[in-house]
Amino acid sequence: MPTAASNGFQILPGYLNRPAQEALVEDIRTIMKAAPFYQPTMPRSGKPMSVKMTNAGQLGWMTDKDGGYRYQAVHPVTGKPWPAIPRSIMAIWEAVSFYPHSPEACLINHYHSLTSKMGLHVDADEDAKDAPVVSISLGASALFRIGGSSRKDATRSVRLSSGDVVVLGGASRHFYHGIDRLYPETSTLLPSPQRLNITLRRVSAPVSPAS
Ligand code: MD3
Ligand code: FE
Repeated sequence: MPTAASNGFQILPGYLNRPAQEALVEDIRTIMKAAPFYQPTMPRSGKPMSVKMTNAGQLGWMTDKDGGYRYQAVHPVTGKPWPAIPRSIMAIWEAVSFYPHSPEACLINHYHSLTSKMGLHVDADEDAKDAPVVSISLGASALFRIGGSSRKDATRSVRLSSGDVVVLGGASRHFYHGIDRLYPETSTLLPSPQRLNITLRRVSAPVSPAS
């Protein structure tokens, strides 16, 4: 039984069994039809990220050269609202987040090749500072790195595998983290070395006791 560390970082290895993982891949395929993966680019430099992204939910996280990091209600290419977060994904939030409000953003990162990675960063674009982030890994295993609240803090590395769920609550919510590499031939869920990561987030500070 995994227990919550004092910093609120909790990993649930193998939380989703194979049929549940397959069902999530189907849900993502449905999302992709309405909201195709697009190529995010860095603020100002316009340098493309090595992962592609899409979203579900009232708000989607995005980045491009001119607008920078932000949440917005519509897809940057189609201009249409993001599709709703599937019930299956909502149910995972309800089961693991211990947070009394719904997530508004469901960001889907697609690591499509062995060179896909994500540099150390802090997720800081959300107003709901007390809400956890829930992450779901599908497909190839990846080397995840998490440090502390300062970029200089020591980091530790954890291998995330298909079906693992991570809950980032408490202090860990504001820790530096990233993905250093993928491990090919570690899962048959997706064509190797592809990996999908779903993150669920509350963006706006809740006003009422529920929703
Ligand atoms: C620790 N995604 O989308 S998931 C991201 O695997 C992101 O695609 C990575 O970092 C991925 O922002 C890591 C695990 C994760 C997600 C959010 C966090 C770890 C986190 C927020 C705060 C601290
Ligand atoms: Fe992040």
